[in-house]
Amino acid sequence: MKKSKTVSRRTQAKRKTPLTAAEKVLAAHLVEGGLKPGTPIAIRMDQTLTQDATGTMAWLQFEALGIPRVRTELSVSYVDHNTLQTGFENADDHAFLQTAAEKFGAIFSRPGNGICHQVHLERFGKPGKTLLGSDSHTPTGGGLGMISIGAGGLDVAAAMGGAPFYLSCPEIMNVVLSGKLRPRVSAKDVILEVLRRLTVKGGVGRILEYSGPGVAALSVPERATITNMGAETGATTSIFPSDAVTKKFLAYQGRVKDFSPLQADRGAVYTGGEIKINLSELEPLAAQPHSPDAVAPVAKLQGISVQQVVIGSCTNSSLADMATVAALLAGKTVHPNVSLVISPGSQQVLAALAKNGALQTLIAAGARIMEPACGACIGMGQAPASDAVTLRTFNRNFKGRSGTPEAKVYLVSPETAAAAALTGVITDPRTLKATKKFVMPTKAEAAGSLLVLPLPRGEKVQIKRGPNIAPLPAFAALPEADAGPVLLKTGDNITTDDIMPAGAKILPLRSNIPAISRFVFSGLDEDFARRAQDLKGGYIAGGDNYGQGSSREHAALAPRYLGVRAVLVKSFARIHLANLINFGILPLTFKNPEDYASLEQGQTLSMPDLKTRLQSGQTVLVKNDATGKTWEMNHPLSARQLEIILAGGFLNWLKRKL
Ligand code: MIC
Ligand code: SF4
Repeated sequence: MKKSKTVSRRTQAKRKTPLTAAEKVLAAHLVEGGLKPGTPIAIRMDQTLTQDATGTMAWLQFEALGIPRVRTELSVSYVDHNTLQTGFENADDHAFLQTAAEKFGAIFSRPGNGICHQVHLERFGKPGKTLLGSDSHTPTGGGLGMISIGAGGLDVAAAMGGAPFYLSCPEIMNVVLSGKLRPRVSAKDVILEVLRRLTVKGGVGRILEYSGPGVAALSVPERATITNMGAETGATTSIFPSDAVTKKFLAYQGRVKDFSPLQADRGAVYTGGEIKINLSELEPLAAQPHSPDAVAPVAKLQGISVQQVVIGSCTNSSLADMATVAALLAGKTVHPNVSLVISPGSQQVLAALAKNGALQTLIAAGARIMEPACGACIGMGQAPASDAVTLRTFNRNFKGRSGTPEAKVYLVSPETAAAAALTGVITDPRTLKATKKFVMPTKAEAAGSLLVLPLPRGEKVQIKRGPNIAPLPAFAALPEADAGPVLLKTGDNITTDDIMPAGAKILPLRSNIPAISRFVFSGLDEDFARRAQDLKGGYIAGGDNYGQGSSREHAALAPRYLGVRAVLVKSFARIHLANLINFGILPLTFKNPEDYASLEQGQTLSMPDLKTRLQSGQTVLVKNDATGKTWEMNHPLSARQLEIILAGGFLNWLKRKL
């Protein structure tokens, strides 16, 4: 009798296991596996977003799946990256994307409507829902209490077709906020503090969940700044609870019906540890060149001469960000040595700025106003002068990403950016006084003129394919044994910008793999593409956190096109690892750092019995023909991922399955 009582109490306790906010959303969408960190799970995706630079591939891949309409609750196709139309290429892509959206049932956000993450937050994000986006800053939606994850285009194409998203179940880290931000200290400083503590790889395998009394004092756009740049820690995503502040934001957007509350249960267990941040103690911070985690107090950098200031990007382009800058600039003039560039996040933000007079103030102060788009953040114009110091409110300052390899990019808050724009040197914004207050609207501007709804039926829509849209390349299955040269050996923290650079020259080639592949690793080694093709492919060796940064699958697809068949590293960043697998590049990790140290570019490696060993659950044997040394390597593949690698990539695997 006593025993059965204990059992039933235990079962009851099990049933009522207190969950964190992230776990609640994951649990409600789980279709495979259990919420055990490190184990493979699959979750249903309610919404998807694609942007143009990754979207042409994603939609070509969706088309290749042969599914007539998207099977999500909502899919939106944005154009925000490739809006600098220096040739026919970008406009061709826009026409392709618009007709594909019409045909397959997605909403199309036209160029000029804004940055995908900002627009999605304003118009479509919903607490408690899941969102998969072909852009690494999709976690912006976490500011609204969503589980929103960045992924390669192929994974997003599969989700649009109704397939679940596969990932390794993350640990949940509790980021406890207390206190209240002081004047001129802002949300950007919160995430810079998180980056200072966690570094660019401290979030790998984790969801950063924000909690504590400090949360209530942060608006949804402020929360979104924090979850957006959480991507730079390598985290799977970041999430805030959904509360009265969320409801107010949705009401402002005219979407209060989309509100639902989301809070962690009392007693929830955070498997990924805890960090505590007292907002009242924070000061203005900056990420120094060339990494988002090279964080220092602005007070210590004061006096460094600045040539350019750029305010915008998906991290800091909300109405409040822009109005704060206008309030600091009102009645003043930009320093004569500084070029101040401002890009509002969306048409809605721009319209509100025009209405309340902040736009006029910015123009009068000497700001150069750009259209709402990614722009300078992805090197689409506004490349700084040689050796220039540029302060940007962005999320990434990898070397060369601005378009000028020697430029020094500091990542800062809008307040710190405005201060430098006025003084011409890095300046602590706490020394500035706002000279004007703008009346903020109580209701968002309607701003729907650049959204196009899909046709109710798509069969008759003809997809427009200009000459920039090349067909998808096909790849062979994994051979029984493999051999080839080490084409390149890199160090730690190699970014996808290093592997597949972007910018005004290369980004327009995203729909044409043969053309874009000529630029693989071009920033690090101009000869790479030619060498890879001459040698008929081979391998890449790298250090820790290989492939950090963007979700661009071109950083896997283009190397594969050049014949790269395996990447041998100390550790991988999450999205890039998934992309390598999707395109059939074997990801291997060193068991022993000495094996990495012993490798040199140009040496030939062989992998005997590769397929048989993988199939029978063994490690991979690698032999260095130059030294005669043989060693074992691990792989991080789940059973499903192993099948994909054996098939030569996801599309091959799926075709076989079907
Ligand atoms: C970026 O910020 O690096 C990008 C450009 O938005 C990328 C996507 C891409 O390369 O198209 C990202 O963050 O995923
Ligand atoms: Fe666009 Fe920059 Fe945001 Fe990437 S990080 S989505 S390029 S604004």
